Amino acid sequence: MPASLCGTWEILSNINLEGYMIALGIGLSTRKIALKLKQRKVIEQVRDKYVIKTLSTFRNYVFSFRMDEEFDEFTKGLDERHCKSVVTWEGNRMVCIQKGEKKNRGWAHWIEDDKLHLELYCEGQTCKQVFKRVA
Ligand code: VLZ
Repeated sequence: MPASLCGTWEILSNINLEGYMIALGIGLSTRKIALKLKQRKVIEQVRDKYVIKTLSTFRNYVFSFRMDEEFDEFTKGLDERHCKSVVTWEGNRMVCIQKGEKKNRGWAHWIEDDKLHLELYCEGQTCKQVFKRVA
């Protein structure tokens, strides 16, 4: 299995979150707040179950899944959509495809130089985030 993504991570850089949020149809007032947030990512694994938490002072987004098993995702507090999602390993990348109303939607997490990387994409927009480990 690839280097463990598990732990607590704090955001260092955030490129094109605005474009990604616009692609998701997130409104201006939420976007303005979201752009200023210090996001934290907490990734946990118990046996075959993963939990990914995106935490901030404004809102939290938490969901859990098993690898290779499609699940119903509701993006509560984000764009509030229902997706059929599946997470798989592609080499050292944890890759999620989110099938639903928005085309070409998903994300990928991987470790590079001891940092947690995340690409979030939706309908031609890509947001790139890098996190440093804090625990
Ligand atoms: O990360 O989806 O770790 O699904 C919007 C921020 C985009 C709005 C962040 C502020 C989406 C609310 C992060 C903060 C909760 C995301 C995935 C991969 C987990």
